[in-house]
Amino acid sequence: MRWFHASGILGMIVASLVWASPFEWAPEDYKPWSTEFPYQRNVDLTFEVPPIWVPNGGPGGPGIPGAHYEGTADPILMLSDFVEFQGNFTWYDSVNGFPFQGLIGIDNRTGNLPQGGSVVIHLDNFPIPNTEKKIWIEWDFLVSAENVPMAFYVADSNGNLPVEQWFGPIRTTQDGLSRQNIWFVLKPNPLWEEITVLFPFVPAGGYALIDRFHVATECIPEPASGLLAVIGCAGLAWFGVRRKRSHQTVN
Ligand SMILES: [Ca+2]
Repeated sequence: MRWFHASGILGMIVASLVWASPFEWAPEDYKPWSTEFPYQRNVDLTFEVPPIWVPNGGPGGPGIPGAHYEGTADPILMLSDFVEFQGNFTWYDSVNGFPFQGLIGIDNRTGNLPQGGSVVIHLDNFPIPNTEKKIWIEWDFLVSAENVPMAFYVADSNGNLPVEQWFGPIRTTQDGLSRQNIWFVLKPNPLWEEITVLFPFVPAGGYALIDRFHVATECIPEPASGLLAVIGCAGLAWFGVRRKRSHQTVN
């Protein structure tokens, strides 16, 4: 909680952090992990609204639209997060035949041709290079057949691939969703990372949909809080420029 001291000017954002949602499988129970819940970055995407930021598109708070931000560093770093869709990826309020609200992906059940696409989730970091970044993901998804291919990529600002990664078993929730946990380690800590989920081939009549995407990250060793205050202000200064760039890529 001490990171909140670095974000006094953003105090109003803290109100959005009251939505507490632990992971079903907490990272510290499964893989090497140092920080405690709610962790440094903790972004829970349930997709009640389209996660794509619309320039001048109405009220909307900072960060990814509809995201539940819970991490101690999120009040500062959320400002330059964004989500992009590529190819046939889109947002659905709901889809026929399923009880779930808010999904992203590809519903090709009425299509005549295969479709494909991806979602990119961009998260920013404090620019502290001599550290290690760990990423923990818990995602709920639905695919029409086991042979619909899926791929996960993590790219970072240094152009490095993860030095370690782990894909947990896919299990089925009470609601009938597929759930999986995934862990990545990036070294050194990048300025940002982008998590891409690719559905390259959704056949006509099929679907591949994500109901929820919950991601936490930590930067180890933890930066000192005084340093964070300085970096946080610098980060706000970049915000305008980075937002502009992200809009261009969305458009
Ligand atoms: Ca949802």
